[in-house]
Amino acid sequence: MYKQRTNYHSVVMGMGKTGLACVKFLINQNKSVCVMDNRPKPPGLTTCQQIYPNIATITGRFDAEILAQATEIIISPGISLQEPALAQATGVPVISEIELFARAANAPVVAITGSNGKSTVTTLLWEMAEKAGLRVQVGGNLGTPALDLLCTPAPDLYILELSSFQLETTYSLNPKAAVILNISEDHMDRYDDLADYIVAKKRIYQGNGTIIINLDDPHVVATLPPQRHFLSFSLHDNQSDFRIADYQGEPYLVRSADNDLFIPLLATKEMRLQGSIMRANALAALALGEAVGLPQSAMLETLKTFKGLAHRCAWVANKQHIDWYNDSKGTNVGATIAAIEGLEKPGQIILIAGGEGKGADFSPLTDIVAKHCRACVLIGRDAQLIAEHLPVPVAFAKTMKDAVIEAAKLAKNGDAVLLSPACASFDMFKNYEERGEVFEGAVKSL
Ligand code: UMA
Ligand code: ADP
Repeated sequence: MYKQRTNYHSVVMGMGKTGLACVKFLINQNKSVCVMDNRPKPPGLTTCQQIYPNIATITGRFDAEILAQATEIIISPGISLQEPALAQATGVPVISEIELFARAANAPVVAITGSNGKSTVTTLLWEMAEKAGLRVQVGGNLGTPALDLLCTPAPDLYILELSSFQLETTYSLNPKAAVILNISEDHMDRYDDLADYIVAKKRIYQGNGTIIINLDDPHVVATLPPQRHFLSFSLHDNQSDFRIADYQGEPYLVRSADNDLFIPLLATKEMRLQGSIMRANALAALALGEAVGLPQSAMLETLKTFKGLAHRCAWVANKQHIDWYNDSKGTNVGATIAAIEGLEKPGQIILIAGGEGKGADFSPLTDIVAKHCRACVLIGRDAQLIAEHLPVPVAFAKTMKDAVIEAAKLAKNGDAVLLSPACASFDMFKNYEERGEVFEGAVKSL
């Protein structure tokens, strides 16, 4: 009887963007490749079969026998290392797409992780580097798989946004500069607890590059390995390298110097994006930029024009004296807390939240909602779970449109309505972008 081949050099798990990038890279390296996905119709299947009609593909399941016989397994970030099909593959190295990238990278790398702010800081640093005239390649969790960034001639710099999922199975990365922007609970459906999640995040410090430390976040401070070169940033701590200080009677972004002196860099009022979140992100980007030698002038010019990204605390409209904000990318409790505080409107916020809670503990919302929110409107699968922690009037809505109508009824003159779900969107929407777009559409048609 014909028996299907089961021994491949590289077995790629997952046929999304990552899987596809891995297949292309490995085939170019003349490796024998099998790609598998436990979804019956994974997103990358058609493209994969069009480009490589003869490639071994398995869908609807992971094949434990093939995995056990592989020389190496490349696992997509969406798949847990606890996947049962991996149990028999003991002894087979399981690596990430980022590991393949790290082994092949031909230019310095900046690596950015954190529970929140990754995409914003990655994009900000990208604009700074381009303003400085560098040839940069930017991607990772931001959207373009790292392997798709590899190019010859080598760029001046790679900038990677990395998730904890990608870091879990990355071993050879040696970033010239690396940062964990902040740490708060996220993806608790994939990790045992916060400590387990931090172990994954800390893997970004591999190698001997400069580490950027956020002195305002005790979880981050605790991750700093001994005897490593680091630069620090903080909104409050006078000892940090990049911070905020009063200069000529107004707040400035500054660079600390010897003897408690500092160099004023930019008045915060000159930044196009205001608020404490953006100041923290600007300080982080300035520190990263210094670590890789970006000229300060280009970085400061960029801060004057940087518009930020859609769906991150973006102002949508003012309707009958009520401001509406779209923070659909607020997909965990930490991001929602930052967004609520950032609006600086104690008692005058109507929060629209809810969705797929990813196993999160919503209790940290209690105090912040008590202080800042007039009422909340909840949507999605975990609405009831969140409601238990909200000490203000709560309304429930079945659709985003109804949530917007409900919020409009609850809001008073001068209030702000904030969509910041603290949850993933997949129970109701394709992704956070669609959720934000539906929200903005509903607001505009009010
Ligand atoms: N999945 C399966 N079976 C599989 C493979 C995946 O069920 O065999 C599911 C996973 O549960 C996941 C989804 O399918 O929900 C997609 O997973 P994937 O690993 O195939 O995703 P890719 O298309 O390769 O995209 C990944 C990142 N996705 C995830 O980490 C879930 C993208 O980050 C990233 O932009 C892309 O690689 C390029 O690097 C997205 C993301 O949501 C934006 N990231 C999380 C976040 O930011 O919170 C970590
Ligand atoms: P990520 O890529 O880590 O998800 P984004 O830049 O896309 O981060 O922003 C996601 C959410 O986090 C948004 O709701 C945004 O308002 C919030 N956010 C951005 N920067 C920070 C920060 N430094 N601290 C806390 N929250 C932040």
